[in-house]
Amino acid sequence: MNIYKHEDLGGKVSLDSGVDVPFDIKRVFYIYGTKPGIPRGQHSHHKIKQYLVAIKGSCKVTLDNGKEKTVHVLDNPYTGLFQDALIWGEMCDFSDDCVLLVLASDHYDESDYIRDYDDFLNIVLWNTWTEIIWF
Ligand code: T46
Repeated sequence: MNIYKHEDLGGKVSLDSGVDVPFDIKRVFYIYGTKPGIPRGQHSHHKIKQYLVAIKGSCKVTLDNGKEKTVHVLDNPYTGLFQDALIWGEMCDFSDDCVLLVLASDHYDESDYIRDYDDFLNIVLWNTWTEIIWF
């Protein structure tokens, strides 16, 4: 499941680490003031999981597992989108006022990033083959 609908507690939403968000939160960052037509993300992570909420405005997020892509519009503060490790993510179509909150399962570590799409596909393919061999 990627999309989580949280209860709006009369103008506020509460997210508990490991309960409402499916991992322990170690880092929080947010994206705002994005430039029109310039996408963000365009990478995957080896291990880090992320949880995205458009707490203001809206944006579009494409998640790609190497086999299929799903497109999600985030346009309210009570919907969260889970991006697992080894899922390629791209964020685009930010409204001028968009603030995209990102909760992450670990501290910032550039070595956890897969920024080349072909490398990403090779890793996914390799993992699929090793799973087939082991099971
Ligand atoms: C993602 C999208 C939604 C840090 O120093 N600490 C951090 O926690 C982050 C996220 C970035 N940085 C530095 C690393 C780069 O020098 O900020 C610079 C821009 O990072 P990046 O090119 O990864 O920015 P985005 O907006 O394309 O992607 C970020 C996250 O990296 C990514 O995981 O999903 O936001």
